[in-house]
Amino acid sequence: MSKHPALYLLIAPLLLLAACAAPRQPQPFENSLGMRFVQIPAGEFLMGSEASPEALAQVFPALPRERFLKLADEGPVHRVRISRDFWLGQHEVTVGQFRRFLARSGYRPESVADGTGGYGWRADYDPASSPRGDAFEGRRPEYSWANPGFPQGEDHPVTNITWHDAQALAAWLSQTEGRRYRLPTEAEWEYACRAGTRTHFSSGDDPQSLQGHANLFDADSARHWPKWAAMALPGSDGHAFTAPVGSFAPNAWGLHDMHGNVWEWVADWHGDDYYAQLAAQGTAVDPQGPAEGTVRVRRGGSWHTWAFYARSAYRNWNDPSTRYTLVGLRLLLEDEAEQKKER
Ligand SMILES: [Ca+2]
Ligand SMILES: [Ca+2]
Repeated sequence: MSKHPALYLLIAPLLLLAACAAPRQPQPFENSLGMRFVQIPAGEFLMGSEASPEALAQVFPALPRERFLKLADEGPVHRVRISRDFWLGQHEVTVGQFRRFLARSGYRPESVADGTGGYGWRADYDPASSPRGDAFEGRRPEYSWANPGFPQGEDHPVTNITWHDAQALAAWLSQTEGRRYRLPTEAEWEYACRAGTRTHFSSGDDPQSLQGHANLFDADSARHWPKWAAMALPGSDGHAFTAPVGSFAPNAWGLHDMHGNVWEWVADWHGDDYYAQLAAQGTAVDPQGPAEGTVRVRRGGSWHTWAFYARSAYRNWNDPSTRYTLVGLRLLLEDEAEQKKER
C-alpha cells in the first residue's frame, strides 16, 4: 500500500463500499464439544418436489423407471415459513465429538447398551449370506459408533448412531451448556440444504454438479460394490467410504456435506400424506412433522448413496433404533436472541 499511495486512495473507498454491501455474517459458534454452528436466517421456501418420472429419467438415465414411481411423499410442493433464525451444525457430528460426549456424559450408545451392536463393512462379506441381502454385515457386537468396519479418523462423521442416541446427545449438550440443542425438523433441514435453491441439489440439477460438493457413491466406492457401478457418480471423489467432514465445498449458506457423506437423522416422524396436509393449510409455519408415527426421517444421502437419493427433496426413514454404517446426524442450536423474545 505504501508503495502506491495514489492507487490506495483510489481503491480504499471501493473496499469500504464492498464491506458495507456484504451481508453481515455472524462468526460460526463453536460449542464445548468442538462443533461449529452457522446462523441460518428465518425465511420462506418451497418444500418438496413434483418432478415427473419423465423429467427425472432425463436427469438420471441410468436408473430404471420404477425408481421414479415411488416418490409420492415428496409432494405436493408446499410453502413453508421458518419463523425464527437458528444455528445449524456446519458439519455432521464427528467420531471425535461423539467420543468426547461419551467420555464426559457416561452415556452408552444404543448399539452398545442393547448388546446387539451395529453394521459394518468387511471386504470378504457376501450380501447373499444375509437374509435381507444387506450390503453390510450386521448387526454384530463388534460394530458400533466406534467401528463401522472401514477406517475412520476422528474428523469423520460418526455412524451407527440411532435416533435415540441423537436425542441423548442433544439433551446432554443442552443441559451442560444451558443452550437448546435438538435435531432439526425435516423442514428446517430441507430449507438449510436448499440454501435458496429449487434445483435437485444445492449445486444444480445435474448430478455432475455434485463433483467437489458431495461425497457419494462414486467410482472408488463402486470398486467394492461393482454390481452398482452403473449408478456411481462418474469419476473419483477421492473417498470410497466416509470423508473427513468439510472436505467438500459448502452450500451457499456455509453448510458442508448436506448432500452425502452420511445420512442425517431429523426430528420428524415420517408420514406419506403429511405434505398434502400442510399444502391444505396454505403456508405451513414451522411444521413439526406428524404427531405420531413409527419411523423417523433421515435426509441427504451418504457416501454409499446414488446421486438420485441425495436430492434435496428425497426422504427416507428408519425405526428410531436403527443404527447403520450410512447414518449419522448434525445438530441444531436454537437462537438465543429468539429465545429471549419468548421470555
Ligand atoms: Ca465417494
Ligand atoms: Ca450428510
